[in-house]
Amino acid sequence: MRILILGGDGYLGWPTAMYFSARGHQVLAVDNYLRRRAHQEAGTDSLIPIPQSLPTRAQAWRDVTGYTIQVAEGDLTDWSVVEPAFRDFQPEAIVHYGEIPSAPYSQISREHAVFTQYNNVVNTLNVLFAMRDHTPNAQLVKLGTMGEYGTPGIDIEEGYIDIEHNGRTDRLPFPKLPGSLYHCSKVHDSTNIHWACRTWGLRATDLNQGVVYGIETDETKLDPRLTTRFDYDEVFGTALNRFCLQAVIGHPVTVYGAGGQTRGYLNILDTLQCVELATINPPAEGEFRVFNQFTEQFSINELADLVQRAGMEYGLQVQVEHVDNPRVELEQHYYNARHSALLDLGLKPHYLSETLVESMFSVIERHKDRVITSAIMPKTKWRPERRVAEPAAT
Ligand code: NAD
Ligand code: USQ
Repeated sequence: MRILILGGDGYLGWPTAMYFSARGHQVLAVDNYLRRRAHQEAGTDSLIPIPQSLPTRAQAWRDVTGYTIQVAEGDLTDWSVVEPAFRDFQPEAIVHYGEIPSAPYSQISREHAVFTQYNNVVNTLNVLFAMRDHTPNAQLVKLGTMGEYGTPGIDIEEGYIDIEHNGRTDRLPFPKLPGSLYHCSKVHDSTNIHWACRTWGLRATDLNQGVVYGIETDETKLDPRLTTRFDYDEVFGTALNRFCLQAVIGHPVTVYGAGGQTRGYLNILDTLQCVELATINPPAEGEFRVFNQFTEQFSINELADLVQRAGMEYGLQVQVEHVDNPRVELEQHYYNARHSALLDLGLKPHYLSETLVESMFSVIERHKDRVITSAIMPKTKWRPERRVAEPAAT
């Protein structure tokens, strides 16, 4: 199959490009290094060093395995980049990771919020128009997020809910309560993709993915040059990845607020499996499928406890600290999200265990000299500090 990987230089995109290439697919990876530039601007970096560009990574892949990954460097908001990728490569599947993935990034300032929504929404609109004009029978596999649903007080369904209202029933998109302006951008994408399926007959799967953890895949382990990025800073690092790094360097584990925040989580190995399962089982013409892509639910306190226990086994003294929550989110809430569609397609989950956490410790330990500790504590706040009122003039 010809598979276009958008955001192919990223944490998930690069391992996905290698995964499909190793299975005999023809892969074109596109990226504009936005993620690398965001780190440069903030003075942060991936814990694990990665080769300097997509062509260098593709060359290393060819040297190690003999397989080819085609690459294109360019901005997906630019139609003159997107159109030729569809017109000339003629993808049968488009795996779309190419967006800003960070909730804190979108909350730094007005400029960051506008840029996040512009970048994410325009990239996806360009993809939809390119599909309509050049590959109308191809399928889109779009990375969305569980955070589109937020934390409602009812069970979360996979994309749609049967509603009875004033004596009539319909199956409608599940209500959305996104918790950041980044998560809002994913909701806007979902609306636009759904519209394009209904109106132009495109085929798409929205993978509402939970928080991903892990460092290694079968392909990244083949050679140090094939590694993927690993971030732990307050803007791009995600919960369990950050906690593992904090444990290794002796930094208290940063539980935000009460720590009852519950989310769906999955191993990076299962991201690859899920994306493959969606791709080899395409939707029908005009169908907009939604799969909830995670394997287990955990509260932040449960993750902190697990890291503490695994640390003890490994010989690390892990302290857990409840820091003021920089976000606006429920810290104790009901959470029960359905996630059976990918299991029905054959997903074999890699569940979280102390052993897995310990294997992450050992990879992190090899690179711990590169940690920028000033990037760990949260600085980005969802709500501006309240100004103290000036005393009234007498
Ligand atoms: P990432 O930042 O490492 O990967 C995204 C890639 O897209 C980056 O390499 C970036 O440079 C590229 N990109 C962004 N805008 C672009 C543009 N305009 N033109 C070209 N390239 C562009 O992030 P990730 O963690 O690999 O996430 C990939 C996708 O999965 C994102 O859409 C994210 O929202 C989603 N997701 C991630 C997680 C997670 O825990 N990592 C969980 C759920 C959903
Ligand atoms: N949290 C902590 N301590 C930390 C970091 C995070 O307690 O040091 C808490 C947050 O407050 C939040 C939860 O952990 O309640 C998850 O935060 P996160 O930073 O791990 O994940 P999030 O911001 O939700 O974003 C990540 C990815 C994003 C993806 C999303 C899936 O960056 O691309 O869309 O996970 S989901 O969470 O299902 O929306």
